[in-house]
Amino acid sequence: MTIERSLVLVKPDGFARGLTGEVIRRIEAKGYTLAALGVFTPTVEQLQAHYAEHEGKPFFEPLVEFMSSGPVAGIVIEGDSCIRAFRVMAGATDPTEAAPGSIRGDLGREWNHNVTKNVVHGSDSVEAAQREIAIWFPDLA
Ligand code: D4T
Repeated sequence: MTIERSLVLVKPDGFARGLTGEVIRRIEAKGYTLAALGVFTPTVEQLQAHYAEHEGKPFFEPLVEFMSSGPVAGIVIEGDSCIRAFRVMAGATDPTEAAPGSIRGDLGREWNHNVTKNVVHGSDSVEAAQREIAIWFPDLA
């Protein structure tokens, strides 16, 4: 068993559409626990740090702009292999391609060449989770 923590964000599109509860419902129904929960209006600096790996890519600036366009919910989830499991629960980056049953497949729709509004973010590795939790929940790191 590998007990992990992962940083989940309900992005501004999901938060504005009132989907935070549905995302949390799925996380808890799957058997993961919540280690931290908060509502943030992220700063550009916070988002540049969060998405540092994408700096220089064509979608970087529209992505930071979208992510700072409204409140987001930040959730630290905990449980056995929760990093990979939440990525599977979220589904493919492009909501059009995301499998039915996944969060993006069931609830997401918007994909364009500018920026993808795909409802949720989930850390993609142990290292990323540690780095991201320190950005959003410094008291937990
Ligand atoms: P996140 O990191 O938000 O969980 O999404 P993914 O892990 O599924 O996707 P990613 O890191 O490749 O992309 C981060 C973020 O950028 C948006 N994006 C991505 C975009 O607007 N246009 C693009 O072409 C790509 C690849 C969507 C998610």
